[in-house]
Amino acid sequence: MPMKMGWRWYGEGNDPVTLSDIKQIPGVTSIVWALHNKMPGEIWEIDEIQKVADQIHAYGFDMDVVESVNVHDDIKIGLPTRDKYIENYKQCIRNLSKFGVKVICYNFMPVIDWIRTDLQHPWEDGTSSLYFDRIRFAYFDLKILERENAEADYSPEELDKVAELDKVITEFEKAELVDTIIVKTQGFVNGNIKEGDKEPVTLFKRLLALYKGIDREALRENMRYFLSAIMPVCEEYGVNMCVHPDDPPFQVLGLPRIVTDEADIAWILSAVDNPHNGLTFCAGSLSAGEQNDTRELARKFARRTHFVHLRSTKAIPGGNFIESSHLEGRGHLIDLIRIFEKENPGLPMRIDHGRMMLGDEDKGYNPGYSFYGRMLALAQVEGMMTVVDDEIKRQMKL
Ligand code: CS2
Ligand code: MN
Repeated sequence: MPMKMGWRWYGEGNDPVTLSDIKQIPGVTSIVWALHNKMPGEIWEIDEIQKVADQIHAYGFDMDVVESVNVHDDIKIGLPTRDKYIENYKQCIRNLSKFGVKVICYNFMPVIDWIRTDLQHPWEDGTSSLYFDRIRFAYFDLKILERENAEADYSPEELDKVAELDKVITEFEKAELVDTIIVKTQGFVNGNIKEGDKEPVTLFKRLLALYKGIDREALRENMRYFLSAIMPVCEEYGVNMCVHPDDPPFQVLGLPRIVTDEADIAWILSAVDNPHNGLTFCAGSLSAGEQNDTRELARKFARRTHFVHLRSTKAIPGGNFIESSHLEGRGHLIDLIRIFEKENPGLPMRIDHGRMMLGDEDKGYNPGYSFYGRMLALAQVEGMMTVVDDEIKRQMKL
């Protein structure tokens, strides 16, 4: 059974790509959706879900996968108020299950969801991709946030490079770095900081300060508490939770990150050893960590994977990475499809990000969520899925 092809849609008014556009993409049967106006911790009410369900169903799509129901900071920090937010989360699960939702993707990253330093890094052919430059990120950390003791997180060579950059970087570039790291990438994912907010750096520092004293161990325990609390509801309503890996999968800004590699994932799955506690296998996020081999991880965790993001990255010396073509890079997508089809057939997938091409750049898409670029990637991946399906059929005949 081939993977089920989904497309992430941000909802009417939030996404220049319409459902009727998506309807024209061959093979897509599912809309990966969310109520993007909801803040973490709020209940998704039946009538609000119904409204989106009507839109999605009018085009004949299913809405089995939600990405994401975001987790309130009080849960991640472990404040006494967390129980109230966990109750709300349970109610979201119950309400969503009434509409056939089977999979809920979420993440457990404190403060910052995914991080890039350049949203339009050019390729030679005129297209562009999202990019992470370690020195620019260090610059943001050291010179813009001026985070206490940040120097300790970088090598002497890296600190020298930051000092060099400091001599030439323009005010415009600095503002762009803030906009890219704090506003553009976070606003539409988390709602923590939005376009137009004044003083995003101050707001961001306030969010960072909430996590003072929360180390990896504490964050893990808070995750265990959250998952243990919601599992009975997941069992009762047949809903699978699947955590998205940290992107990129390494420690940043002195924040604990606990979904970065094999050991982290193994810990989460065994800390709450329930089939409803699973993984979103984001090949793009995982491959951005040099410690990770996506094929090994897929072999290990296929059975506890509930949702797959097919995307790839290319590592560049010095700790930089670029979101590469889906045919190349450290994602090894065809191997992943082979592994998942064998170990856990029919999983829902989506492309995640694509490059910007053929005018995508002027349309105001959310970063990474281009139309043509994702279409191209989906066609490439669909080709891989067809080959793998054919291989499996041949093997069965032998
Ligand atoms: C997504 C993440 O665009 C992306 O990179 O894969 O933002 C993802 O939606 C969240 O981390 C899941 O909660
Ligand atoms: Mn992803």
